[in-house]
Amino acid sequence: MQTGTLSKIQTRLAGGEAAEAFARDLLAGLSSTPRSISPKYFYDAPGSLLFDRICELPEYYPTRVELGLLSGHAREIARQVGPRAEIVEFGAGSLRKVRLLLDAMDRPVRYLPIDISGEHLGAAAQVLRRDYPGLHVQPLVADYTRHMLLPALGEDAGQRVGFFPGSTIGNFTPAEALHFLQMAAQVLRGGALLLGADLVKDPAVLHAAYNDTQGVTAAFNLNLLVRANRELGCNFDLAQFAHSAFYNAPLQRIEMHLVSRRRQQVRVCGRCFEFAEGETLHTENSYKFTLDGLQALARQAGFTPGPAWTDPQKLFSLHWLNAPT
Ligand code: AVI
Repeated sequence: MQTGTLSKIQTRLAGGEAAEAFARDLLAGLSSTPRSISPKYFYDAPGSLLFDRICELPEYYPTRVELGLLSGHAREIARQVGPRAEIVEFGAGSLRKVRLLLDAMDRPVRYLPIDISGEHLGAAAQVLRRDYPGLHVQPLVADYTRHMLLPALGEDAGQRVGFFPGSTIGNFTPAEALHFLQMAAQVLRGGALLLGADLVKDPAVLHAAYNDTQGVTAAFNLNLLVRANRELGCNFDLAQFAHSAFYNAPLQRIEMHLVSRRRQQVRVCGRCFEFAEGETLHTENSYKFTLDGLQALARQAGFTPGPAWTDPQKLFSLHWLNAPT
């Protein structure tokens, strides 16, 4: 199909560049072998709510354990951060996490959350401004995986500290993770990065975390098709796709797929795609790290690793990474 036709369809159905990019990526992903799509498309409003529910699930340990690490080591972390520091958060993530950091810090001066969604950012900024009157909250609408232009560090400020919790780094390909860390090392020059990374562990624990008994992760995965139907006018039959998540041990990653339950055809932006029974659309990788592996990756990007904190069961890790000067 001509790009012009495609763009007209998108404008009519959902409007805006975002829908156009989704259509383009979905068409490309369905045309490739094996079929795949970026996990970034999980996070429309209903998808973000489903992710919030995942974080509360008994089987999904990362959020709980990372919050425990942040509060349990708050003093040590605050010592690393130092006085009058500025926090740059990549993604307007969970306010709960940055609050733990801000609460422990000595007179934080500025908080710069960077996110592609202005709506999400605005709401988060409002709440923080109310609760931290001395803090300058300056949200930036940008895609932090592509470019980052930050305002200069204030003259009276301490160091600039990046914050990238949640093991979101695990959703990047290894090349993207390195690229992100290289960019972060540049924008955080003279400062540091506090990074959350999920750890390699018993595959049964990982399997349970991505195959919860309430089916919330399945709904989160299938929401991608709901979104495609709503925004792009596709006709995915939700009953004919199944959630699949498994640990790929050689590649140290959980893979999420949507599996076609039978042979079927789907219409996407005026094109017809055939799925064989059992054929999958690969929707997400969630890489797991060893402490040494993560530190080696950080070194490759120019950071000098400092302390790393883990829980007694070694489920999750928090890393202090010093940026180059
Ligand atoms: C956001 N990200 C780190 C989550 C993860 O664990 O990879 C997304 C997720 N996918 C399924 N459950 C949670």
